[in-house]
Amino acid sequence: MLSKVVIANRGEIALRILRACRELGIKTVAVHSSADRELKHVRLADESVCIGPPPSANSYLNIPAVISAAELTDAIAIHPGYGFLSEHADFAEQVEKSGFVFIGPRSDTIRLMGDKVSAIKAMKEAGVPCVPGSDGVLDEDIDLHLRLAQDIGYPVIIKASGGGGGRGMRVVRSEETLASAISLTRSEAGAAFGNDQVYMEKYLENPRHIEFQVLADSYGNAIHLGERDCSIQRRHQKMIEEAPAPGLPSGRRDEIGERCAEACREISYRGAGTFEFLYENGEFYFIEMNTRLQVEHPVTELITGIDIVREQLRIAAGEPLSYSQKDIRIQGHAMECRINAEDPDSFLPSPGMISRYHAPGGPGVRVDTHIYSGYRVPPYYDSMIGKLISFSDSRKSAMARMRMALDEIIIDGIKTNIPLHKTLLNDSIFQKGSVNIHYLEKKLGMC
Ligand code: MV4
Repeated sequence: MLSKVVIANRGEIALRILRACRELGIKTVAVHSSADRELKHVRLADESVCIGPPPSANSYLNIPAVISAAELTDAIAIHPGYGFLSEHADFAEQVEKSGFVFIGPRSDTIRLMGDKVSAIKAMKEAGVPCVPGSDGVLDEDIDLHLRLAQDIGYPVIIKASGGGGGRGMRVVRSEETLASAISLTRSEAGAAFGNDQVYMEKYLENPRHIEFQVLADSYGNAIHLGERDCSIQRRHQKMIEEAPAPGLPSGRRDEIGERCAEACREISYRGAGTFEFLYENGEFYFIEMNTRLQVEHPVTELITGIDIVREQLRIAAGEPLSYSQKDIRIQGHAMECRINAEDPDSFLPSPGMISRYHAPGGPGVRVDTHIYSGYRVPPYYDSMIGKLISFSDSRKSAMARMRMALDEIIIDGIKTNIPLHKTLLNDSIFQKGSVNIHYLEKKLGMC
């Protein structure tokens, strides 16, 4: 096993990674900004290194500082968590060139998936179903684009190849607006990502967001752990995730999951990964692949019984996967509510001191959080302060447990989105499992 790991992240995920390391007997190094000395995982880590001032650009995103901390502490590997440097191909490359193990895929895999056009090309070739669209990047020939959009059928969507996660895209509903949409998306993408390549897809009006979790080792073994439905989101920020996806026939899961696992084998994928799909009228359409551990990984852990972070560490240590596909059984239902330090009405961040915190509990309740009574939520970072996760034998029961946990939890001193979660858990459309990616924003627009 790896003897010592640098945790290059903060908050709940840093604590989650620390716990997985502890269980495996791996020593931990917390790297943190000067605003984060009081983080729970910093206190618990075997060693800690302050890598810079509060702004992420000068600390959690400072590549030489993170690598220096690994050198200083004689660490073997670096776990990037999610966000920050987790999908930064140059960081992964520098980590490995400096003689450390990057806990994630090879840097060229991260680069391949970071470029959406090359990701789609690779996945299409590997047999993953994709959205009908341009075969690669759009050139400068508007007549060709008009014909292509005509063939695909309006509406279409223009996306930046360097974008992803909702950045750099534009819906086009008629041929009159196509040319300007392409040139606008192109120039915005050039400015934002330093890459002005764009592509075209059929725009799906009311899809669900369903993603498949995969694990792959360095020996050509790859498995899928089923899917998560992440349709409840606002401005591309997920709010509730669940697994399995309500109403998805298990035959479809096996079929799409196996396509994802096979794609991993084709590209020699390594580590944990997520295939993002849009799901509409019973069909799956691949849009992007995430090459990191995701916020919502716990719902998959609960329905499969697999510790995804432990598997990441094992894979990085050069061990084979602990499971083959026939060992994987999807059992029960899990749901996750992301708890944010924000005003539930305005969605403005609400940093400050948590004067009182009481955790919920009971059967099928998991809380992934770094907060404690007296913890001060700093204003510099993402507002997510924890995740409430429920599990039971049925979706109905998992929702009942989530409702109880939301009623039980006490977080005083700051505003949180817990009231909004309570409203959603009582929403009859959500209860029926028939929401799409636009549901939450439409509901918020009404009330
Ligand atoms: C789409 C789409 C409809 N049709 N692509 C937004 C985030 C990025 N990952 C891809 N996104 C979308 N791509 C086609 N061809 C609608 C979205 C989209 C979306 C996707 C997933 C979750 C939330 C979303 C919210 C708005 C739009």
